[in-house]
Amino acid sequence: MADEGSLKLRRATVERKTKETDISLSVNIDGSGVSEISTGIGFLDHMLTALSKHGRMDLTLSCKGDLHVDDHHSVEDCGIVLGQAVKAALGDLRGITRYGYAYAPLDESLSRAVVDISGRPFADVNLNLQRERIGNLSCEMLPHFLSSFATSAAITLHVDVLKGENDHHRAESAFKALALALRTAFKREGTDIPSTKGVL
Ligand SMILES: [Mn+2]
Repeated sequence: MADEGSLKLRRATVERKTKETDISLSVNIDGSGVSEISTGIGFLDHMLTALSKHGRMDLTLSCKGDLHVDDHHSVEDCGIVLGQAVKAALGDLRGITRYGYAYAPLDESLSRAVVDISGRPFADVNLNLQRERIGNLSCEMLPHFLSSFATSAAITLHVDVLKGENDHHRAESAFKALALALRTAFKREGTDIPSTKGVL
């Protein structure tokens, strides 16, 4: 077993500027869940704060995006940059647990997230949201965020809201399940690459 305390903290910072968004993001996968998040979209901040807190990942994120157009570019690009930073922080994946799954309820809502830190970008996301928007976030952008994150992090991700009556609850339970699944999958258990191929 590797001694977690002697290992290098898995951290990365990504800056990304386009004509649509200007994003600065730092992540520490071996953090304690401290975050400072400002995307200009309140409900996205709320979801990312939950991801950080329950995933025990420190996350600093600032996004200045073209919200005068709509929320699309800001949400998508935050997902892309989070994925890039997580991938960079994870490095060569030596010692990683690799697989993780979790259920998380929020009152009547129940979600399941299953992840494989595989190097294989894939996302299947079913949130079953009913409303057009939550606050100033378009509900259609939540699955887009998660698939953008999975693609740029090069992970396999399945997220399903299994039950629920309230869209805020549905979405929040999904992000909490994802946080718990990632926390398990990111945990370092040894020093080898967990693949029969010897590479991820
Ligand atoms: Mn898009």
